[in-house]
Amino acid sequence: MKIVSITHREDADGIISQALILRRFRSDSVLLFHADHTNYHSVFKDVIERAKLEKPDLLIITDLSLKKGAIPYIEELKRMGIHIEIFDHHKWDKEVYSKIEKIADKLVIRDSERKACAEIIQEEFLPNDRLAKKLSGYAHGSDYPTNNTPRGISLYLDRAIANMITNDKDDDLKRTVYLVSDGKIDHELIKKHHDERVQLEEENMREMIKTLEKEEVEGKNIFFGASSFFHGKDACFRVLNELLKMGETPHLVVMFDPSVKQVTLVRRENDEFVDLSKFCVEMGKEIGLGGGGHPHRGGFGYKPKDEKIHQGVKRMIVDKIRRGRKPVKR
Ligand SMILES: [Mn+2]
Repeated sequence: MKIVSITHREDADGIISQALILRRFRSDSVLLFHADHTNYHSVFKDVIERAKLEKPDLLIITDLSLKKGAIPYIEELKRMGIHIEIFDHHKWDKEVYSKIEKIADKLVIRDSERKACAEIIQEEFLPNDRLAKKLSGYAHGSDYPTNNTPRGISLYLDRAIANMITNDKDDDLKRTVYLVSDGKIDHELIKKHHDERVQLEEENMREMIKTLEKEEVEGKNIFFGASSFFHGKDACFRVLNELLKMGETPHLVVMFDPSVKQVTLVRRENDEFVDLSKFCVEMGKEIGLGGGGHPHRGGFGYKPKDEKIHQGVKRMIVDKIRRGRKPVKR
């Protein structure tokens, strides 16, 4: 059997999800693709070209909440006679969900269980595999880190993966999927990328903290900042932890990434301040590039016209939170 695997490339969860697919279909041929919202058009185009040549039987998509723009690609792949299965733990846009549901052969979106996608893949494909269970646990640590606690192997993998992505080392990323599928997490290739990343992190961390601006909305402290070095989620968690260390009480951290034109928001999990999955879907609609996520963290893209875009988006966020929190007058 020939299988195409497309997974979210940004962190340990996407990579471990794909490693588990590889582990499950070890004796088959599996083609590996890595996508995120910045490159999914070109990834799907590549997948379609490869599918024309290789005629795969099965396409499995993991950890990737599909955007409206992906629907035509899924339709085309389905017309090629490929069996399509999609597994995710992000919250999906309702419209996109109902369209994809009609095209795909299997669509499993478990967005309310606090499970990493790799944990869903492990349950579905490798229920009795002890290594798979262990690996999916690392993915959980990456997607649901606890504030102020070391994330151990999850963080180690996230760092190595981040270094591969920023340096466009897709071949190393593919090799990493193979290594992880065998549990060879301490392999020197992964370690080398991890160590390179750690060196760069310290100086970029200092730069990022300098960009922070605080705004109080309805008694809640929102911190805005920017970084192109740290991935959105990572940037937010780092800022959150740093602020806590500095004695601040951050309720929400909003980070801009000018290089990929993305805003990521994280709030403290024990604070019901705002449902960010809903908030980001709405912001994505207002701004036009789509958004989504989880109740405690989410993100959306933006189209920059000029440098003022940050201030504009910042105002929109503040206004929206203010409106959302105000009691409705009758
Ligand atoms: Mn994930």
